[in-house]
Amino acid sequence: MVTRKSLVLGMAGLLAATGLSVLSGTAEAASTLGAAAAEKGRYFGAAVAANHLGEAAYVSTLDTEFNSVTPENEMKWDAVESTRNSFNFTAADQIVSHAQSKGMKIRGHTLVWHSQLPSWVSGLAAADLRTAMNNHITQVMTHYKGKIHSWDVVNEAFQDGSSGARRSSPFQDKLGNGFIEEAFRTARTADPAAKLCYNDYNTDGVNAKSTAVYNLVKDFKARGVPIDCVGFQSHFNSASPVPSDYQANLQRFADLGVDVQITELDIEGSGTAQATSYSNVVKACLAVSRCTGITVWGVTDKYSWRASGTPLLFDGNYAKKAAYTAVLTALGGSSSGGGGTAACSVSYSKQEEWSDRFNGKVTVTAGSSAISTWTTTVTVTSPQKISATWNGTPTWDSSGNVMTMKPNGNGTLAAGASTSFGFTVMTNGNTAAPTVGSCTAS
Ligand code: G2I
Repeated sequence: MVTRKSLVLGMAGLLAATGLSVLSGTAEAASTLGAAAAEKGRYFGAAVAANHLGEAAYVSTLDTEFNSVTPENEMKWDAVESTRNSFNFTAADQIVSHAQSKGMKIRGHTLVWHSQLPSWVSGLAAADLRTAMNNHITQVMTHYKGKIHSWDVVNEAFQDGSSGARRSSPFQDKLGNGFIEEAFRTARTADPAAKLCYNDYNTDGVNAKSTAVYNLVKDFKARGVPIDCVGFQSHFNSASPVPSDYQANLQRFADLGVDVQITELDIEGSGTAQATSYSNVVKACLAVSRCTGITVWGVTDKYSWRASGTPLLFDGNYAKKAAYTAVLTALGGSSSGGGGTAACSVSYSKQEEWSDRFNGKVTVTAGSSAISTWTTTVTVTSPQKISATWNGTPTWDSSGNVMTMKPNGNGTLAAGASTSFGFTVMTNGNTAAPTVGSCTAS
């Protein structure tokens, strides 16, 4: 069944893809971060860790709310090339294929960075280091060619504080200032369609460090060195709050002729104060036409690199925080069901298990309004096969791995009420948990 909402969202996505914006007043308010951002011609992403992709609540929150992902660690040098010229893309590929299966954009993070750098790299002499750097960029970008919308080509190359100087690193110390230019030129050749970004932190307001980056970008634009975007990590807390000149700083970079992206947003705190800061960041991005998207640095507080600071939009139980509502509202969306948007959520649990198969159960719960029907998906990993189902009406995609489940007969659920369906997975040697997609209701 095609609901009015899905038509509206589909249109917003199409218009966003063509760079047009949606006329206000024609659509009901979007009810997720990704959909609301898409209506503003932006993406809304999250940093994702491959080792959480087996957790149903993590995946369903990701799939429901976000339309872009950044691998949090899986594309870093130590993850993909821990031994020289021996590349391992397994974990990063998991994130990329999940994102692609959901139509999400993917940010590549990161190619040249002093941190999470294997010791074999830092031990090389200059000429060899140059070869290794260019080879790393070329191999990684070629593996993902055509799949990444923006790459953080060089990350955190400037010092904190008032010097505006370059940070000491194997690249800086052995190759000199020219390493950044060389990395960007190599990157352009490897995947000409990807946007090439410089990414850093403590560059969110106008200060000595951001001005040093500004001068680098200005010089690159003047000399025709390829650069398309600047990433502002935006890790904030009470010691480093959202600067009052945040928007002005984004705008001065945009005025150089590059896109700007908020790449690693998180704000420690809670309640109204945290919500207000998040809202201010979103408003600043929307006010800068070349601010093309926002990525928060994680899905849930419990897996944040700063978990004790509870800096994200969903708490440890995946409940939406005040900060979530503030972001959705700032994006022009509404979770109040404006226009009668019905909502439901899903959770997965494993049931009986045998040597060759296991049973799974998905519980569908209506949100704060009654719903008249629901649909969700269950994806198993080949060579697994679903051999039986109960309490639902399944349809299948061509691979046979993705089951779309709808109610048997009457799908009505009162506000907050639940129903469940079950299925048997033949493991064929793979005991991975299935992925349950988001729930849609009407
Ligand atoms: O530090 C926050 C971010 C600053 N900007 C660049 C980002 O790439 C960086 O992300 C963080 C990840 O969120 C952490 O998850 O980068 C850290 C490393 O610099 C990541 O932490 C590392 C731990 O240090 C390792 O011990 C651990 O094995 O995560 C690894 C994977 O869980």
